[in-house]
Amino acid sequence: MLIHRRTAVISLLMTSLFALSAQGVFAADKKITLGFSQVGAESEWRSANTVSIKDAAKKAGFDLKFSDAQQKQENQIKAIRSFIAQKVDVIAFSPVVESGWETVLKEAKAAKIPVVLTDRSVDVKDDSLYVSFIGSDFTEEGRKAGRWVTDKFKDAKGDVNIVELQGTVGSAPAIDRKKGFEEIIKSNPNLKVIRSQTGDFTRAKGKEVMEAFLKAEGKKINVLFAHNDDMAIGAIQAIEEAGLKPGKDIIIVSIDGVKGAFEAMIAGKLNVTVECSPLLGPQLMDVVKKVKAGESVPKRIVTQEGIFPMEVAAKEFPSRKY
Ligand code: GYE
Repeated sequence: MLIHRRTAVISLLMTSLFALSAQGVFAADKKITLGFSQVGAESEWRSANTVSIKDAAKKAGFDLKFSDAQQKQENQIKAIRSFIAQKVDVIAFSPVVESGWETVLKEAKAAKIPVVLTDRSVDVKDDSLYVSFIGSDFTEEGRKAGRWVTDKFKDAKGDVNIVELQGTVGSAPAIDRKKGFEEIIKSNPNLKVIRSQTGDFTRAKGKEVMEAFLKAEGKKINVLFAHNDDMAIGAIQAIEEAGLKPGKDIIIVSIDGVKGAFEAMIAGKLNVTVECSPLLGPQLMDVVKKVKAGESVPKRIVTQEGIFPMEVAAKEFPSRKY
């Protein structure tokens, strides 16, 4: 009887121990689920950013639900709603444009799912709608481009005619890069932006719009400021097809610092690129882990970056990571 009872107690103990350890194993095994809504695949920068996010998520052991919005806000909103329905642990996204996010972000908040912004920011009144924003200072990038142009033409006697290829309409980098550039060049009244239009951050559009600029202004154009390297690369083609020399007849400054830009600089066709790092994956996973663990995270994490003129391109090229 005693033996029986002892056996029963032991077996009960063992069962509960087993249950406990099973729970423990389950807890350790439960991966963090991260829903990520990407802008699209519009540029070399974006492709490098996607690789960085996928690699870092894999390394962190996360279950990544990745969705490509093809540069459409409505697709991003749909993706975020589906992440909420799937009850992911954290949502991260790079908002294609700045405005129009209040409703869906409130839905995420109501579902108690924290949201991390990467790369681009949103324009919302209530900043408790996201926990952190990791990305570059786009206004400063515009200023860097502006400073380079201002310095290059500091001794110019007459007008310096600038054409501008803007990024996606309503996007944070297009708004801020334009603002930062203008803020600096206004110190020299000789520097004039004579045309400014969007090329949607793509090579094809950059080429198309540059063709239109050339048709309208021809040899009057002295400088091209492109909000990203891809549009500058497209424009280089248009300039060559018009019988002009990019980098000489038209001075070109762009932003991102992707490999394609370094190649163009080595070939003497692009004068300078302002760096904007797409390698945000590791920082994002770090923030996600902390948020999930209930730790506090900085509201703003700014990426550090430089500027590369064509003279240093060949030396820098081998160490470029994107
Ligand atoms: O400059 C451009 C991309 O948001 C910083 O988006 C990013 C921009 C980048 O398409 O190439």
